[in-house]
Amino acid sequence: MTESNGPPATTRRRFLTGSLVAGGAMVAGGRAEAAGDPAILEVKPWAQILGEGVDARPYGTPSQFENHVVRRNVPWLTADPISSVNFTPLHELDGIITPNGLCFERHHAGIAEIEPTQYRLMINGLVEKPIVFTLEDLKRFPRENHLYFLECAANSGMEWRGAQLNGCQFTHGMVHNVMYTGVRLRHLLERAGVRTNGKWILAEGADASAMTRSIPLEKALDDCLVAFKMNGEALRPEQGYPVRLVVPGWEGNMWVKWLRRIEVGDEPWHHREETSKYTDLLADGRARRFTWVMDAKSVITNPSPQAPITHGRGHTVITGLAWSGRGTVPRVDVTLDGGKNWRQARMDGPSLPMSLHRFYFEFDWDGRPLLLQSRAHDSTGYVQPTKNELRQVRGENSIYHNNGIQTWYVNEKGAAENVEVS
Ligand SMILES: Nc1nc2c(c(=O)[nH]1)N[C@H]1C(S)=C(S)[C@@H](COP(=O)(O)O)O[C@H]1N2
Ligand SMILES: [Mo]
Repeated sequence: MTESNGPPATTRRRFLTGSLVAGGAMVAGGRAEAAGDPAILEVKPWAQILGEGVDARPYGTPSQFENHVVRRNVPWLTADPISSVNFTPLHELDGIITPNGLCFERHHAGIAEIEPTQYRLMINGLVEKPIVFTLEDLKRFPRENHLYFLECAANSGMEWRGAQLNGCQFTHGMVHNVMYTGVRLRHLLERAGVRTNGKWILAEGADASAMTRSIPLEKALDDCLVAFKMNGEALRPEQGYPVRLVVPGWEGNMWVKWLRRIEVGDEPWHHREETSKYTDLLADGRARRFTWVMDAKSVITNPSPQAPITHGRGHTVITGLAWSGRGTVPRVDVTLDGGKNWRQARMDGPSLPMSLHRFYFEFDWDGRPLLLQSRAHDSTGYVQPTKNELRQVRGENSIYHNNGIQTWYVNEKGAAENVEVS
């Protein structure tokens, strides 16, 4: 930029001096205060008394100042909490791990509280030798650790016909990313001995909903895990304690919690969760079935409706999450103007298949309104579509598998709102 395009030098100097006197100038994210800031100069109460000892918190909890960081539900979606959902506070998190106490929950018949010594997993059906495992038996198979996202197929489902819920917690929070420890389902099936006509498995939960899903044997023998640890500790009751099925990259409904039975069969069972639910009604009245894989998706988590820009114009950091059920997400693009101009975001942290990826985009905000969007490119070359592109192919009747691009409108004050651009 030439000097003539900028403000005259005298004006610029006057502006800088003026802000310093007012005490509000920001230099590269830090405060350049001439006058004293009590928050740095005063000796605070916490420096004048002794704190709690190591016996105060045998199982740690977050700081009292973080108690707004919780799973939340949408009251009108929760007719009855026993068969309902709450949402991960994505806008309060960073990195790619979802803390155990913040993983969204989806239950069809409430949380089963299973006494671990009474836990059993049965494998039956088209096998040489039906077999029953205790929890201890499972832990004698070779263990593996994998970081995987679980996304409910209904994530963003309320957004099919237009922008609705105001916050990425509610539009995108039916996803979590956890390091699982478990054993390959393949080892257990091999122990039982799958007959040659065995082509499918049925996974069944021990809760009162007896959640049941058909899974092709090929997937079951590939990367499915029977998991008993999440982020290093025992599964939480709400995530299926003591054992859940992990079906990497595939819709959350198949990740049966409180797993109690695996039946081997020669065809799918056509249970409720794969017929009346978890199918996608198209414009012509036919329904897509067995749409297992979660397509590439991304969302800007900050700023977003629950996390406005509060620092005013100047240097700001945009961040968000991206994932794909088909592999990694090597690239995410960000636009500030509703899709006219795209810039590549900076990916940070481990890039693991079928796991969340973190991206950042740093820029100088001039205080003008923004139309923020992110767009994921996965390792297969697939590019996340716009919501209109999805509707052109799938019509307006769908709930599940909405991976369309999300737009946040940010006004001059930094407040953000869920909108759509046409
Ligand atoms: N046994 C059982 N497994 C279940 C469910 C259930 O209600 N019962 N809900 C399913 C659905 S629809 C989803 S999206 C995921 C949610 O997993 P989470 O509660 O750990 O987030 O679990 C799946 N497994
Ligand atoms: Mo789900």
